Amino acid sequence: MSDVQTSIRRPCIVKVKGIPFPEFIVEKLDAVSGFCPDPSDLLIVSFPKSGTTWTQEIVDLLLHNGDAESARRAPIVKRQAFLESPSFLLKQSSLDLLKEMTPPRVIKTHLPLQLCPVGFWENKCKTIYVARNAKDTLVSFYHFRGMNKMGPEADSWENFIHKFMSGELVWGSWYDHVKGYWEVREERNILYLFYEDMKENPTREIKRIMNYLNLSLPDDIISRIAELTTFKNMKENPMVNYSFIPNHIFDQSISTFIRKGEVGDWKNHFTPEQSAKFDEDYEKKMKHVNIPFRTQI
Ligand code: PPS
Repeated sequence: MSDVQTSIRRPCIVKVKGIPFPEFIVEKLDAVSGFCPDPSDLLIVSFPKSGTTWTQEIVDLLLHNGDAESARRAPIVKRQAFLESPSFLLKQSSLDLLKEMTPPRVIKTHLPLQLCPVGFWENKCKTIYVARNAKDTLVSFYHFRGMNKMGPEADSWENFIHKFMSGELVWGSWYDHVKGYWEVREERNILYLFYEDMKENPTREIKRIMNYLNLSLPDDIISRIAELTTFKNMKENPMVNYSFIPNHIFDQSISTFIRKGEVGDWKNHFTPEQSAKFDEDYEKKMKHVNIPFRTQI
């Protein structure tokens, strides 16, 4: 085990158009930018730690009539291609996986708008964007950073807040990410979801996704999907809880991938001073947009 552990090297961080990425993602970005989706493909986009996996599982179940066995056919990374996926998640490139899949395919990305392949817009692909309030996203990312041995070295909490605010974390600025997709959501027919809405009323949000996908499923199936995708059930489901990634890469003894799943966990992390400083900076960065984020429900 120790041999395996020592063979893992933390990646260098390289900027692409000003956005920091691990080097193993940068290597893929050229090929990814030229990816041409089928018009029937569905894109799921988010800033990391915003509820992507939850949304992915809901979508997969909607597309399979709420059938739990179908959704358990493979780990989520095999069912839905992560566009800029590192090779430790998939044993093949995402573009090769996509070639093996028959459209309509579901594709996940964390790329900010300016790096998302234009083919998705040219082909008018349906796109679901899932956003989560900044403070809870930051907290979730902080814990993920601690357990992800293939990411940059863990930071102190104070440094991590600073890096989040200045857009120095991998995949860049949360503020630019959420604003970028928000501003084009109408012209590009993007369904813009909020994690907090999903927590507040999962059934309502599952129905919104169903309608957006032009599906029509009876209420009992929607209820079943809501039940299958509760925090508790997803935490125990090996096809979505990332236990399929070895512990020397995602060390879930430090923090589980499906960790706490709450709105307002930031209150357990930010001091009053940190919170006030964060809010002041937030007001400046977000003042020209009115995205209805909620930090508690
Ligand atoms: S990733 O790595 O960017 O794809 O992570 P992502 O899936 O976007 O976000 C992980 C956080 O989503 C929480 N999660 C859920 N919350 C509520 N209900 C369900 N079913 C659910 N599934 C995943 C997960 O616990 C992470 O948030 P935190 O706050 O860390 O718990």
